[in-house]
Amino acid sequence: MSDYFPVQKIAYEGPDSRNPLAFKFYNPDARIEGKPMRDHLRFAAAYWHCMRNPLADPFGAGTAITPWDDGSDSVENALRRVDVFFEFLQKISIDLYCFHDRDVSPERGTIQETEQVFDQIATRLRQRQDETGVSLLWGTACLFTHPRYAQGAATSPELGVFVHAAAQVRKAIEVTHLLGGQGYTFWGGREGYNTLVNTSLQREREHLAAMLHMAVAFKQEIGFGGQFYIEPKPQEPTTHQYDSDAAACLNFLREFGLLEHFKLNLETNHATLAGHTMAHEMRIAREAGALGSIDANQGTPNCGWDTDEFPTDLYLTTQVMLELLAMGGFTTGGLNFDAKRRRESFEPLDLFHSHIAGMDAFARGLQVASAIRADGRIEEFVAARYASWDSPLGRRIEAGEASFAELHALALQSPAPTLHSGRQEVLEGIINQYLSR
Ligand code: XUL
Ligand code: CO
Repeated sequence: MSDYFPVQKIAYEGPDSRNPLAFKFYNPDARIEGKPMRDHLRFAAAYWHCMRNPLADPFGAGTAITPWDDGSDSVENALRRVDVFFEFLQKISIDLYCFHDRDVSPERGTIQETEQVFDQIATRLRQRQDETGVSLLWGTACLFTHPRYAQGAATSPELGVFVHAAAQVRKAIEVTHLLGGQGYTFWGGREGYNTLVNTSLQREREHLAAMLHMAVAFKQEIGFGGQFYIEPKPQEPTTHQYDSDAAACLNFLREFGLLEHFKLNLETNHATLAGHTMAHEMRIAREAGALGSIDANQGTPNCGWDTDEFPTDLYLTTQVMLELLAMGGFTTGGLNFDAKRRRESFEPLDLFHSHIAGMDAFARGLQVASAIRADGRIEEFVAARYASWDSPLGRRIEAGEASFAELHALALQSPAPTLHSGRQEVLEGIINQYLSR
């Protein structure tokens, strides 16, 4: 194991600690609703942000200090990064991770060479997993960085690009399977369009579905038991992505007969870009039985970019945890920090500070959400608000057994309905009561 980070394993010191390298709220073994925090939260680290993000922005070069990385595309450098990443995971107490194929392993001149190098890196990943007990939350293929994917991968107008992408996805699923991955994510990085003027929209959507059907068939062929996810995002880099939000993804999966094979991996900043709250996206997915995993981050509301900030907003993490607890928790999914340190936070130590801030925010969100549930007032209010529907008539309408004729006759002889206050402010006050404790 490497020794690049001059820190001990991060420990829980409690809410009064002033140590920047300690958890204030995340106490992995503390039990909430009968389950240790670590099992509720299932934190994962993103290889791309931890190991491959130079912290550049459109106006300036990368600032990240990475003494372990010689900047080359060599296998040695890639293997060293694996070791450093596992050192980080061990010290930050995160035992799940996610990667894109090209984060961990460089592309070579031919597919054969690229796959052969990938196998070498995968062997090292497997060794480190076995030594540390860390496991792979999900893998994915990077189908958006290389210039060949400039016009999409599965939705490229060029058949040859689709074929290349299929080969790349096939290998990425195979490696994810070999590493015992608990899932595999499809994020349609450039699966969308920049202008409809040059785009055959339905043909592109059909091609995307064809790619996903082949992936399902391959999964079954090799016996990969992990969960497939689609990760919605409305735009950036394209003007419009086909997997634009949770509802659009569910419609796409239904339209093409894929719903039973996929769940959603929801990302906070993608929800924001779609004009939704994360809680909205989670609720839509949860009610459809399709909430799988979470890419945890937050955006800056007054900036239209996917800024991938570390999630530190307690109101947000509380809402996320309320939805998760209501679902009964993750099965295959987890909270993957698809988040990057600010460009100003360029020291290796900032990797720790940023993850600690995110982990503490979610641990606190979990405590608050659990307390709100135990209080019960919000749940009781919502149940009471819909109580009129629990009547025989309400039940019959819900079951599709009523008719306009019947309701017309009933309306004629009924008094005007009485409305009750929605009490939004009271309910928000209850959340604040627990947030401030
Ligand atoms: C990009 C994004 C990706 C996916 C994986 O916005 O979120 O990193 O999570 O491809
Ligand atoms: Co993401």
